[in-house]
Amino acid sequence: MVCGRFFTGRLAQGQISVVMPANAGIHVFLVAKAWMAGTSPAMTESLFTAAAEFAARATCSKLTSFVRQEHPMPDSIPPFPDLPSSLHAERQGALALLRLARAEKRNALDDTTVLGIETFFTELPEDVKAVVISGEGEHFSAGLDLGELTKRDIAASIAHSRMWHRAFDTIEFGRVPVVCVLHGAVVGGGLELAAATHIRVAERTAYYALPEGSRGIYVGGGASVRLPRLIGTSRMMEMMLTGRTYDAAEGQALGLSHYVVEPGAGLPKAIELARRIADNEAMTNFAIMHVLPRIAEQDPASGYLMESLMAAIAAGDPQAQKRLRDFLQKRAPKTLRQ
Ligand code: 1HE
Repeated sequence: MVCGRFFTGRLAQGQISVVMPANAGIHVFLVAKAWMAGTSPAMTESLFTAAAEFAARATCSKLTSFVRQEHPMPDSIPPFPDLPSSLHAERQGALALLRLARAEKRNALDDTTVLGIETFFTELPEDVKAVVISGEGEHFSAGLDLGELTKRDIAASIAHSRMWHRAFDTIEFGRVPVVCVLHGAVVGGGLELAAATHIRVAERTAYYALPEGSRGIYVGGGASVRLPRLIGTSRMMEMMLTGRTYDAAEGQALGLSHYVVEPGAGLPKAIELARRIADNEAMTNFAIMHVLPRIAEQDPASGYLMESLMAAIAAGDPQAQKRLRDFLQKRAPKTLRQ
């Protein structure tokens, strides 16, 4: 339907209520063209959803107030939802810093903590542009809280694993990029948590392991999907079968982390990176987080088309146009080797 300057619609997929400003007409046009060109409806709908989600989340304040009229918000919004004591969150400008705060149990991830992570990412304040995750104490995380595992039957175990998937999906496919700081043990579910984030900064003390094999269990927090993409199926098999640990330098060479820094330097480095990320256009960050991984999984022909559509949407954004003009008029920094 057309409502004033806004086009609104409701998609069945994910029950997302879509509100698009008039200038999002380009998105609709591109989607219609893709549809006519015989692109799969699923892909087209994904792109439509992507464009619409972005439009609904990140365009003008006029749109935001329109959305708020439809979905009134409480007058005073606390900076963060109520989190369990095993998590600590704080604001630093456009960043939110989330800390695993269960050092006495080596930041083992119990249900309360995993659900708290889901709540944190689901209810992230709108003005947060990037998140940094770190862990208190000597270790990032000892993985799944093994104490809770003994209490479940098969059906409950499946539901439990699916709960981890849901929670970590709110990180990987959430609203903003996430940088994590790794130190000490990054094992089992702790590595699964790290793998769901977008950038990993490891301190030299970090080491990686998947001890599930020796504990008689199997990964359940998404590692079977995410880790082979980072290090390959063969390496993951080796880690699980033999219990091998990799140190920080080896982990970086394998692709488990993007940076290795000295002990204590992880958080400042992660904050520096997160600030830089927060400075990007929201549209570009959205495309990198949500569209790029989907393209990487598509057949090449659909991927090229999806890339063209996304490139057109991004370049059409007024803020992108301004950034391009800034460079051409020598007001923006050059891309120099740092
Ligand atoms: C725990 C856990 C845990 C520590 N669940 N309670 N993960 C693992 O197999 C790793 C298990 N943890 C360890 O091997 C070691 O704790 C560490 C090498 C990480 C650290 O050693 P250390 O000497 O510093 O600590 P600690 O004395 O072993 O542990 C301190 C306390 O934390 C102790 O409890 P306390 O009451 O005796 O003081 C430990 O029992 C407790 N603790 N790790 C529960 N993991 C979605 S599927 C994912 C599957 C997995 O993640 S499997 C991998 C499980």
